[in-house]
Amino acid sequence: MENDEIIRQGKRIKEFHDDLRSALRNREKEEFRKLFLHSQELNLRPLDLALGMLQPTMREVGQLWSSGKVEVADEHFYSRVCSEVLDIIHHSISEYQGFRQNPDPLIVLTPATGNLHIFGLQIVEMILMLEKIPSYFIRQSLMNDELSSKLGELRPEYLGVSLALPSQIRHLDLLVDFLKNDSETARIKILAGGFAYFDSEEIQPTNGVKVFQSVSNLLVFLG
Ligand code: B12
Repeated sequence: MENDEIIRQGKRIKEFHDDLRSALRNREKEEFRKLFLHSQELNLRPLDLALGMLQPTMREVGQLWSSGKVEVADEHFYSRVCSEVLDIIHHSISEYQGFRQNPDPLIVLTPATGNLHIFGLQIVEMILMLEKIPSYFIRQSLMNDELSSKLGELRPEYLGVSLALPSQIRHLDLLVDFLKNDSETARIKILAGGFAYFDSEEIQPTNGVKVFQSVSNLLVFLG
């Protein structure tokens, strides 16, 4: 790219981000959706769009929500739009499609019971896909028996669970016990990650669960 074009592209990206934030803050929901659904026209690499635009937007949504500036219904709307954008990105990298929702996955991804934060796992799914690692993503946490029967069907080597709050670690412990007591799922190795583990060094993972602070560590582990 020529120097001038790089500068123009930088300006376009900044303008886009400013417009997006202003639509979010002013609760112009349809404007927000329209802007974001056209964000592919910025010609950003899929991962840059996901980590550079979607991630900070989600962060802002979370902050507005916890300070009571947006309501639950609004939060759902913004989260849904972010997921839609991620879906569009996913479909745009069509040569990798087969690695997603793979019927014979190496790893199944799921949020821990009660964890509503699924965006991080969507990013994990995308990175695995770009690395051609077959995965299957269960977007909504299931009851332990339902999850166990789905795992019996998919027979993955690993289950990757995402936890956002330290209190969700208790649910993970219960899940681990449940899966260990079922002959169909006892051999599945359980991996965990997410915000719950970020600044909680005192939390010692139990039951042989392997915890990851980043997706790159997961990639190294999966080889
Ligand atoms: C958006 C958001 C929400 C949205 C989630 C919408 C959605 N569809 O995901 C909503 C509004 C629903 C929400 C709700 C709540 N949230 Co919130 N939320 C956030 C926020 C701002 C961004 C989360 C996000 O999407 N991050 C971007 C993604 C890409 O990052 P990530 O999730 O960490 O995932 C990455 C890694 O962790 C890793 N990873 C994740 N999972 C896994 C799994 C494996 C196996 C591996 C290997 C890696 C891995 O890979 C990802 C890509 O890099 C964070 C703040 C933050 N700094 O992240 C707070 C945050 C996570 N939320 C928090 C809290 C407290 C809550 C609420 C309790 C608020 C409330 N008072 O009710 C509720 C709980 C809801 C519930 N039951 O789960 C806290 C958690 C603090 C803690 N750990 O103790 C945070 C950190 C905010 C804060 N600083 O206080 N939240």
